[in-house]
Amino acid sequence: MTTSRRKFIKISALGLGGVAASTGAINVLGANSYLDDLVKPKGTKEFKRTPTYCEVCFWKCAAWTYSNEEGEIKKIIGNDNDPHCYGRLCPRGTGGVGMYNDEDRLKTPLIRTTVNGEDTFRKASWEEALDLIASKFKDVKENYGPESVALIKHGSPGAHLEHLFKAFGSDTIAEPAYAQCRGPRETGFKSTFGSWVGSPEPTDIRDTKCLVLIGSHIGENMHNSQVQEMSDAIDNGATIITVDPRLSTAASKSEHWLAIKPATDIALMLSWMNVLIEEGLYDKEYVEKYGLGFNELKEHVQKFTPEWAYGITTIKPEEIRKTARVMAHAAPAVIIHPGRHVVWYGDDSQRARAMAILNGLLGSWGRRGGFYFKEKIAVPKFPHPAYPHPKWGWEEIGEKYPLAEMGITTEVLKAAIPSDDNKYPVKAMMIAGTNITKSIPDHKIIEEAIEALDFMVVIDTMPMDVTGYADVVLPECTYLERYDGIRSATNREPSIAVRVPAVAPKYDSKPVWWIAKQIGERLGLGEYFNYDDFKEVIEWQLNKMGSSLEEMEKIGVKNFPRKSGSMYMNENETYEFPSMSGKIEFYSQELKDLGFDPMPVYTPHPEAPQGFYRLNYGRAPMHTFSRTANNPNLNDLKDENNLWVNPKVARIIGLKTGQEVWLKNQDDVISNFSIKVRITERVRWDSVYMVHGFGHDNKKLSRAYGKGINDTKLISKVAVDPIMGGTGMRGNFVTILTENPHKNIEI
Ligand SMILES: Nc1nc2c(c(=O)[nH]1)N[C@H]1C(S)=C(S)[C@@H](COP(=O)(O)OP(=O)(O)OC[C@H]3O[C@@H](n4cnc5c(=O)[nH]c(N)nc54)[C@H](O)[C@@H]3O)O[C@H]1N2
Ligand SMILES: Nc1nc2c(c(=O)[nH]1)N[C@H]1C(S)=C(S)[C@@H](COP(=O)(O)OP(=O)(O)OC[C@H]3O[C@@H](n4cnc5c(=O)[nH]c(N)nc54)[C@H](O)[C@@H]3O)O[C@H]1N2
Ligand code: SF4
Ligand SMILES: [Mo]
Repeated sequence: MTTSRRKFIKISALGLGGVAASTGAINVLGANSYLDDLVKPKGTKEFKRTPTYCEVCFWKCAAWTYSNEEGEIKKIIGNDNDPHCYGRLCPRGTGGVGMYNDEDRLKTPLIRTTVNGEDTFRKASWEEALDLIASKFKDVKENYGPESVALIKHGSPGAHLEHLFKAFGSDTIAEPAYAQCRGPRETGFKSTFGSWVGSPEPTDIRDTKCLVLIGSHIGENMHNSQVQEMSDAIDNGATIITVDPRLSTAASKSEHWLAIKPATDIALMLSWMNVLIEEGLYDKEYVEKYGLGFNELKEHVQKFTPEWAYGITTIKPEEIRKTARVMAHAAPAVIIHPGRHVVWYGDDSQRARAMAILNGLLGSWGRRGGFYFKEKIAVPKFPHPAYPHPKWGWEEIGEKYPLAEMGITTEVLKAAIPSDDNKYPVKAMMIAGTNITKSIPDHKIIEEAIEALDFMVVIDTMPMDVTGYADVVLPECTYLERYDGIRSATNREPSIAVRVPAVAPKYDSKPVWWIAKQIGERLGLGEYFNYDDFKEVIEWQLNKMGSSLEEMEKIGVKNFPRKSGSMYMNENETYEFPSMSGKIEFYSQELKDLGFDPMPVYTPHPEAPQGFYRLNYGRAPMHTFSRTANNPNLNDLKDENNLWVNPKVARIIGLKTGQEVWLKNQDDVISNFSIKVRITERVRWDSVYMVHGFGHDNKKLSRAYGKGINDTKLISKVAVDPIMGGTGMRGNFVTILTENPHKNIEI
């Protein structure tokens, strides 16, 4: 094996013939001009208005892009008729222009090569890069089967590539939005109500009387319509209860902030159930009509009194009783929010189930101000031949986890690490729209997997860390420069939105629909890509739906009437839940039969060793993961993360606000860079907190390189959810180093 081949290429550190060095020049618009435009909107008549939906996060808000003939994008504003944004974009969506303008963007295809014994990239033509990819995929297919080529994807490029892979005969596909994000929540809710929560969550926040946020930090987590609805709900007198060890933005707007000891949420929820049942506050009629296993639950939670939970959670018994009563008083217009990034401690499906059970006891599912029945409109499938049947795929790779319903990224990566008992060898990998080295924990698995691969291709818009490991890098154009699939999402009413290029692709970048088609043709799969331009696919689909591209270019979003009936339960009818029993399963026979707890139980999780603090992380309103750190507009708003430290801890260590420190975790993993301390009461003394997505290691990211700390690197210990394979990431501990541990060492 050629070990040096996989050496991470620090793109900018090496002479790069074709790839122009960053000029450092401010783009044509100037870093802040998008803000100026917002402050004093100028006449927009001379600009072209093109519909799109945002790609800065997965909320996919529909928007209008204003551009001129010189290819300058002046601003992006929300579409008034869009249920995801109600006409207003979040700071990231507004700053999406920066993705287009970023002069550090990937500009041409790159191929790994060796110069004087050093790995580097050379500029390549699309022809050469695509031919190479196709020939490598064919090699793997001949030697191992198409299943051995894996796809790890995220965001809009995913659908086009999934089509390519399925046509090729591979279903070895995974994305971090499952095992690193909301997978356990979907399992927990499905095993209770029979269906996933899905995205966007059908939480009826605008009409709620009580919103309970358990870790979910709406306001920093900028899920657009939820933030707006929460703000309206507060104005309308709704009570917010936030359970968070940190005073989050949401907690600061809450009537009740329960500063829970981390990792003890299940204990709190069991005691809430205890109060609701013991005090007879649950929705008896609803539970009688729809519940299954209530008696078992009642018996199960009898011993979980608030006094019992106090010893575990540090939340006072009277606070627990009071908040349970507030919820019951608001019911059924109450939401125990299911959260979204829920891979915390490994018992996450069970924690999600506890949330689902509470919603069941309070009768909020299918009720106004609780969870509405969502609806979506199907987009007709553009015709293509049937896909071949792979011999194995993500399901077999993840077979250890009986309730996994999507590919588990870490398991797919492990399948690339050779071992005698590996029945599912992954030999080549395509990675698109995901910066796996920052989004998937347990760096050792990633390094070993990448090391062992025969071939790796990365498709991205930016020279992110992950590109440094590739054999071939392909530059995708940004969402503002391309067509993509029609957005059809579940909401109160169905709607669709389109993405139309506002300007031509900059540099030598291309849309992924084109890349997929090109690779497909080279693999002899041309009949699966029966169009010259993806525009034809959209036009065909829109026509089938009674619309047209011409109409959608004018309106951007089309709303359709509901067909499935009321958004809420009809109290005169008996609703059948999509669960196996047709009921809300307080007791899960399915989990029991699989050898898991049929009802959630509290298990203690490891605590910080002496001198260590729990590593807590979350979102900042102006950034999305690692993808926006280099965005000129958003970097302007926040260019590094800080370490939140409780004053008590600061006193013990002798820290000052603004001081630079380094972190070392329980496995002796040391942060590459330093982080500035922010002393604040808003974080508990047992944890430290930082925003995820900083500490980039690629110098080619001229603004983001070396700024702040990469939390993912310090997450070397993962607590895997035995039910569905989610990678619990909140059980890592760090100690604070005040001296530079890298002195004289180049990283
Ligand atoms: N430590 C830690 N890890 C986490 C999380 C955390 O909070 N902390 N959060 C987890 C969660 S909830 C999630 S959902 C995942 C998210 O994981 P990822 O989706 O991997 O998140 P990003 O780091 O933003 O990586 C997105 C990549 O796509 C690229 N990209 C952006 N737009 C385009 C495009 O249009 N086309 C192409 N081809 N590429 C594009 C970006 O440049 C970037 O490299 O991370 C998970 N991992
Ligand atoms: N601005 C912005 N918004 C985003 C994103 C983004 O990158 N940027 N990403 C989007 C995505 S894909 C996702 S999945 C969501 C994630 O958004 P959420 O689901 O809201 O995120 P989490 O990371 O689960 O929650 C973080 C909060 O949990 C708290 N917490 C930590 N440990 C515990 C604990 O043991 N118990 C309790 N009760 N709380 C705890 C933290 O203090 C923090 O306030 O955000 C979405 N929205
Ligand atoms: S919430 Fe913000 S970043 Fe996400 S899609 Fe909407 S505007 Fe874009
Ligand atoms: Mo996520």
